[in-house]
Amino acid sequence: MVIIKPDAVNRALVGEILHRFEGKGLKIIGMKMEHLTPYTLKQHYAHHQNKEFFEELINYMSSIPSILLVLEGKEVIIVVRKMIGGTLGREADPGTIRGDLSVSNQANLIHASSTPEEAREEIKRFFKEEELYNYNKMNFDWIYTKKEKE
Ligand code: FUP
Repeated sequence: MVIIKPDAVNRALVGEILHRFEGKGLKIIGMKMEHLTPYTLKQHYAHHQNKEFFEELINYMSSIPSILLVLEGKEVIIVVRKMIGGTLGREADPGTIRGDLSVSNQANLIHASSTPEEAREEIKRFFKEEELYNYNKMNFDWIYTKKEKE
């Protein structure tokens, strides 16, 4: 589960970020634009509720719409976390989305689930079942071996 956050929308980086995921060979199985509410965001960031940046984080994340994505692929969570880079943009590795395009620890463009359990919980929070699509992606044949696709 990926959120392309309000700063990425505002800075016109949505296409660039999607381009990286598509280029990597990941499959988009859910995608929509949504203006996230403080109510939903407080659940999403519940583990940060006692941090001093919590209120500012909720305000920023609810300021304008975000793009919500569900991506599929082999070891997709590890792959996406590597692609986004560390939380603090100015220390994130060059070549990563945050490392190349952000310098902040809050306006860091993107959120991605970090465990399968977190992904399941977040997909349920942000998507209805009928908003997720099961389809054959033709070029998987050119991205994975037969064994990797099993
Ligand atoms: P990540 O999983 O890399 O998104 O990082 P965290 O779950 O630790 O942080 C979630 C969000 O909290 C960050 F994307 C931005 C925000 N944050 C701040 O606003 N200030 C901080 O000092 C650290 C994180």
